[in-house]
Amino acid sequence: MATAAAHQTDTAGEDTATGGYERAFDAAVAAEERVEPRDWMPDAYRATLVRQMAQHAHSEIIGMQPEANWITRAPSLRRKAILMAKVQDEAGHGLYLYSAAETLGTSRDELLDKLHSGRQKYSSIFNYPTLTWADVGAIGWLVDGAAITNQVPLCRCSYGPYARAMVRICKEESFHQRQGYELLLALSRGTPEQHAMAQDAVDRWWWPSLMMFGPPDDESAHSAQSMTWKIKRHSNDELRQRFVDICVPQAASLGLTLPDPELRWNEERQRHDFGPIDWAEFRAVLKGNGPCNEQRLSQRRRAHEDGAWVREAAAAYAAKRTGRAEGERA
Ligand code: FAQ
Repeated sequence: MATAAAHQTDTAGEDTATGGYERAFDAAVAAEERVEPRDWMPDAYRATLVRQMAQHAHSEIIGMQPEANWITRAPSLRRKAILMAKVQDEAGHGLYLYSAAETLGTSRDELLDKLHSGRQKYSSIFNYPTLTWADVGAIGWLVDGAAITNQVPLCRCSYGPYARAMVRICKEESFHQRQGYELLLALSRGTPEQHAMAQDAVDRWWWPSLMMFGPPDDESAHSAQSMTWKIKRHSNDELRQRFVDICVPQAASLGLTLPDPELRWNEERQRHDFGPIDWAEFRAVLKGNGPCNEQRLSQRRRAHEDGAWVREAAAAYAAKRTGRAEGERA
């Protein structure tokens, strides 16, 4: 960021200079300049980014669980290989995002601790169960589809490390979305039982996918400020509407229906109208009362504890290498 880079954090005289820094920061953001880790930034901007990026990273790693549930039961070697690669990609997305959050002065340990103790959230969508193989397709088509709709604009987020991580993540997410679509298409064109399984999965995942975009605009606590800071580029409702408009023709080509009797094209708005979302269900899931909240968190904590020896070994190896390099220099 050219303008505010000249105003890097400096404790001496900070009080008097903060107003100037803030004006330079606002001007740079308004001019579409990228904010980089060493640039001065308001504390609230930093806190908002850490909150959103941490929640996003947590969603990626918790999001591995619902699909991983089907790796051992994938119906063919090809499907198993694809699914394993997808779940590994999600772990990778978590790592990019934790690394990007670290550039804001927070450690991965601290963020994981907040996830495990319930002080930070992850996406509501991963608290629903994967009951049949078709759920793997519905997650790819709808959940990855919603994630892409939400995340492509984040490639233009004002914070450089987050925006750059999102470019790579979005490329992989679009591949994920295609595999889900292709899986559902195969089932939809299969036997009547397979078609029914695909339809049942879409019926269960549709409404929770719409909730992924967050509360309605008039209840969204952070949207207005995040949009001024150009962290978010569109409101929750705008992105939700975009997603519905994308899905309707795709559902028709899949030969599946979306479970909303009020869904119809509105000629005047040139958009689809859709039925009311059950926000009571959304709030219950956020409070920890979704069908799988407990299971997801306890499995995550267990995985973290089981991996303690790997982290210890890696830290010991790094310390040994540093010691050896220092010895050689001495
Ligand atoms: N679930 O004021 P807003 C994926 C919270 S990744 C849980 O509107 P904001 C890839 C929100 O945090 C999916 N909590 O908040 C994948 C806030 O609570 P707080 C994750 C939610 O931040 C695919 C409160 O409600 N994607 O799917 C949810 O401006 C397949 C008020 O809300 C991202 O994280 C929710 N759905 O907008 C992986 C994308 N919605 O923090 C595996 C980045 C809202 O004050 C398999 N994040 N809340 O306690 C974002 O774009 C935004 O953070 C929003 C929320 C749009 C999610």
